[in-house]
Amino acid sequence: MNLSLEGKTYVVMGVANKRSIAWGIAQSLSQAGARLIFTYGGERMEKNVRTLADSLEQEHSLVYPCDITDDAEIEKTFQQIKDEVGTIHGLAHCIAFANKEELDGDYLNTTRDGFMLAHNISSYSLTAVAKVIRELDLMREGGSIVTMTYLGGEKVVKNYNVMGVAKASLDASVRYLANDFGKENIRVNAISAGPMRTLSAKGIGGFNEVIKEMEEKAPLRRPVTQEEVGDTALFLMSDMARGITGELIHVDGGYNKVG
Ligand code: KAL
Repeated sequence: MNLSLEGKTYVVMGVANKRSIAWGIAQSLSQAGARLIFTYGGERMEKNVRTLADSLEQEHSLVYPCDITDDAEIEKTFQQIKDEVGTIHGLAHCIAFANKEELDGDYLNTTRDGFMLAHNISSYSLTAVAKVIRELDLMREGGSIVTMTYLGGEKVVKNYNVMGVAKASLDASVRYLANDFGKENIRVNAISAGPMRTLSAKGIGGFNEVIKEMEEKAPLRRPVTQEEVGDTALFLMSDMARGITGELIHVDGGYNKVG
């Protein structure tokens, strides 16, 4: 058993730019010999994703649009992936969204539409994709599904608000999906990363203070890097993690353990 992903194919959803966690994961998987397929959520992202995908050492990069709020589009995208590669061995789901104005102040101010939007994109999308993977029998050699969560789904974190509630739903989905998929030797896990300067975090109030807290309070006394999160995803994708499913692994320098 080792960390090699030679001869295996993975779908990475949610690269927006070079700072994306999804891109950190892609680099770690690629270095381990994996073949990668990318999906992106909006036309604005396409150019970035293509440029990044082309920079990897693989014959030709496979990049597809996939609006994860649209079941028909998910099905179409994954059918194209099946036609192209036949079987995949893993999925990295790095997708989340909430209305900016609801990521500030009281959670109580969340609207019904904002609540549903955050849950639709940030939580249900994992289940929707998992469903299509099962329907198309895309992981017929077994596999590993990894999603990204955050501490705000377990504890109250200032400003995270409706995203925290959506992450709690995502974390629970990981456990139920792990149970559904276990008999097919498909594992489902979440990585809870510490705060990182991604596009998602940009322009959100109080982010600098969150980083400062990490430097002061986390056992490792520093924020975590894209490479550290990427390498944890690589471990979860590899056979080394063959006994782990339904789990939430914190890659946060130990921050969640400190009161
Ligand atoms: C406590 C933290 C501080 C920040 C609070 C909330 C962060 C919420 C994350 C959520 C995914 C951000 C958005 O949806 C932002 C969105 O309204 C506007 N941004 C965009 O549309 C950009 C262009 C696109 C690329 O972003 C998305 N998401 O599509 C949490 C910090 C410390 C940790 C973070 C940032 C966690 C996380 O979930 O990302």
